[in-house]
Amino acid sequence: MNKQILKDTAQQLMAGHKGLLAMDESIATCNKRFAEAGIPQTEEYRRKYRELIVTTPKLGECISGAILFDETTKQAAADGTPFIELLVKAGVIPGIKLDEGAKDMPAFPGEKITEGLDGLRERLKNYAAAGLKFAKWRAVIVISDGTPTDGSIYANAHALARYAALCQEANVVPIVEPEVLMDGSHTIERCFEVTQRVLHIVFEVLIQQRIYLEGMILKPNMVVSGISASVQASVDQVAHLTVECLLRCVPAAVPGVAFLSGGQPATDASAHLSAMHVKYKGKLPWALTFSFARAVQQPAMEYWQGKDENVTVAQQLFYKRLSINNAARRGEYTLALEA
Ligand code: 5MM
Repeated sequence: MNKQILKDTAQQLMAGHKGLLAMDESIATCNKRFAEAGIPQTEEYRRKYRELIVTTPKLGECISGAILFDETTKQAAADGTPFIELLVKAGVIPGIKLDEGAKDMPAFPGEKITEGLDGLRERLKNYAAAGLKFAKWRAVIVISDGTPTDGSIYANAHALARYAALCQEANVVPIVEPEVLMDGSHTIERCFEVTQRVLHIVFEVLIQQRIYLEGMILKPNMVVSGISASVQASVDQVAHLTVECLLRCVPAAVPGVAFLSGGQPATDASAHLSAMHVKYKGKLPWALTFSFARAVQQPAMEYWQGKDENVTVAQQLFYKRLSINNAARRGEYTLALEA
């Protein structure tokens, strides 16, 4: 492990007002989103869509890194230029999703455990040789009457820590993503309590497994009301409880926190990030940014519909969401930006 390389990469990823782009939808998830938008679910359409994303003009002004799915790392634009090369030329650091998905956890009904540790050391060597400088692993935590259990939180934390250790051995910065799902009718206070428990355990196990905290990034959920809750928390409440939760759990040695959007409406995700910056300007030990997938891609995918003639406008819609989130990172989000 070269600590300097890890620290430098993590700092580059968190620099300025930029964010990270999550474009690591697995084939199944990408196809599901294509089906909802009426786009054919084939490898060629996934390639065309990823070409639209990585060739968006001024992409490198908005994002410092992009998380890819394995299929995308092997694909190229219509002119033959590999996507990884296009990203690097645009000033974007390429990264890779390493987990193999959240599966039903045996003996823990309703809970998930993320798989993908087998053969990871070898896969990492190959990805590092292909120029991928950082990685991501997502654990899924479900809130319901009887969940999450400590059994599932510890199992997922252990997998996250084992993944992170292997990444750091290969000088690849691990993004650690423990996602507490929004699904359910729970209150924001319950989300706070669960997220706090999860982050405490995740950092306990990361430290136990000797993870170099200065060379990693945390990708958590925001603390929000359940998606079906009758009372939805205000923007101020989300900003306050999210940051208070992070301040209780995330060591100051961690260089950055990059949120997932988790199914929040795109405008809410931007407003929440901005409110955190307004409220806590100059008071946070780590950088705070976005690592959204749906909240930046959805309008572009829906407009594109798989049609070449829609690419330019779809790219403008994508760029607009990215630049709005850049403004949010500066604490400058306003509804006028959505006009
Ligand atoms: C892109 O979605 C990622 C998960 O993909 P699979 O379920 O297909 O493996 C996910 O990890 C994503 O990167 C984060 O959740 C952020 O995405 P959202 O849409 O929550 O911002």
